[in-house]
Amino acid sequence: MVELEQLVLSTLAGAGEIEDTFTFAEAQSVDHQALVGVIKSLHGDGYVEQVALSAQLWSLTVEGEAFVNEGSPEYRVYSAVKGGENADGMEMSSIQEALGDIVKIGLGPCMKNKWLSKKGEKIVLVDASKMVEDETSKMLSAIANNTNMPSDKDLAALKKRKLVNSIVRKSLNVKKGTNYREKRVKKMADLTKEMLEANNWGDMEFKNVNLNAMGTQGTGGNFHPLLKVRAEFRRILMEMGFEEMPTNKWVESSFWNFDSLFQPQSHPARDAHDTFFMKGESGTTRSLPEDYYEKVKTIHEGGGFESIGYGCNFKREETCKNLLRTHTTAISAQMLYKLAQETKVNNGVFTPKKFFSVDRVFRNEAMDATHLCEFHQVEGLVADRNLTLGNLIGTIKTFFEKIGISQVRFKPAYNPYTEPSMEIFGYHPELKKWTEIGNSGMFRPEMLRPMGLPSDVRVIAWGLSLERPTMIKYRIENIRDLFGHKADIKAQANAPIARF
Ligand code: FB9
Repeated sequence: MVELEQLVLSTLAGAGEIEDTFTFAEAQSVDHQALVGVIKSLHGDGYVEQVALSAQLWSLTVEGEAFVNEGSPEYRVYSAVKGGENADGMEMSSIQEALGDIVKIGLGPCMKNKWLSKKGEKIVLVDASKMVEDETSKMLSAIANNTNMPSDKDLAALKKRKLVNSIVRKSLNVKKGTNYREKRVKKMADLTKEMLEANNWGDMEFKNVNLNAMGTQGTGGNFHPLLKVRAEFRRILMEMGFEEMPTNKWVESSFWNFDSLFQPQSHPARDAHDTFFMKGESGTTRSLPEDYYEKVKTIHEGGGFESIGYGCNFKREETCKNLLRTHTTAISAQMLYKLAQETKVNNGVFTPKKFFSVDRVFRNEAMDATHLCEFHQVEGLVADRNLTLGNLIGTIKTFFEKIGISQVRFKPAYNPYTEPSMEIFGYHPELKKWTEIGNSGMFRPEMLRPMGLPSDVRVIAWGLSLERPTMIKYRIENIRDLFGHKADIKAQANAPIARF
């Protein structure tokens, strides 16, 4: 490329211009496209001025070449008749026998040129004394040799007979530019440390900096659909006056995950088949509030607050087992215990609270297209004096209304830590079907009273998952396309921010 660059600059130094880069490239045996590329680069730095040239060139088709080599069909038919034995013309069959299909192509132009005519069954010369030339073949030869080009009218006729093709050849006329020099000085892109140290930047040229150029469009990232739905649920719950619980602790003790909720130590859900237990101790276990522990132990073993308890042998080693929390209700329990403590500190003055959480929970259960061993639980609770099931139903209806489910039904259910409990069903307006959308209940006195909450304080709570509404919202069939190492987030990148 540098050689080509120098060839151009030297040529301009001598001849002063390159009239036509196409002919110049042919004369110098260089590639015309490469030459044009070098000239555009030189033009960019003002070394040359360039004017675009375009020339219409003609070339023969295969048939056109045959006309040159064998004569045009019309001239060959004319010659056959002129050379025939009988002065009074030639039978068509004889011409056909001599020239074959050529006759079909050539006889018409012979008639049109008034070289031949029909006389009865014969083809005869119109004027035996006339000297007829093969003008078509001559024109084609002139085009092939690029000499004595035919008129535009003749060229159009030859093109119509598909004997020639025309091409437009683009090239450049090149002259010296305002910044012309016989040697190209490469413009530097950046002023470097090395140039400053060598102090040789003074005699260098630098590329112009385009201060108006826009920066490259950052690709940025994409919000995960679960995060978009979590943000929407957060907005809705905070709009309803709920405050978020601190759930950034996935390892819990069985005490907070089960015992404080009055879930019996013999409950099947506490088996390793349903729960991920951890080896070794964790901070939670070491910091159990002993006085509260004793109250929990008592309510399990002998009951209290009008409950008969479980009559079990409550084991500390069981309560100290650590696990991956199976529900965020473990945190709800801690928040309610803290609320009870604050009430005591405030001389029995109770402050009603509305809490929510959205975070991961883990269950050692069979996986399928819509269930993994972990999911994000959404939980809301309201703690206030004399709350009723009606308050719970109304709160649930308000929440689901805001996420587009206005038809809600409730079905009695069982949870170890709530009584009454209800499964929640909703009618999805687009899917046009009823589907389970969550669970709910009123925390049992056996859970609330050992914490020390006032006897008239009730806590209503409900829960759902984040994955199910997200999969429905984004029309995702398999949970692995949403969550986990196989999820292709780009596939949902342009999906709208979740607005229910
Ligand atoms: O989320 C669930 N379904 C759902 C929720 C919202 C939704 O929104 C529509 C698009 C607009 C659609 C569907 N479910 C609960 C029901 C089912 O998906 C169920 O198969 C899966 N459940 C999870 C647990 O599965 C082992 C969803 C999860 C769930 C269930 C119960 C609770 C939390 C999550 C709870 C609770 C609770 C109860 C009482 C007190 C405190 C918390």
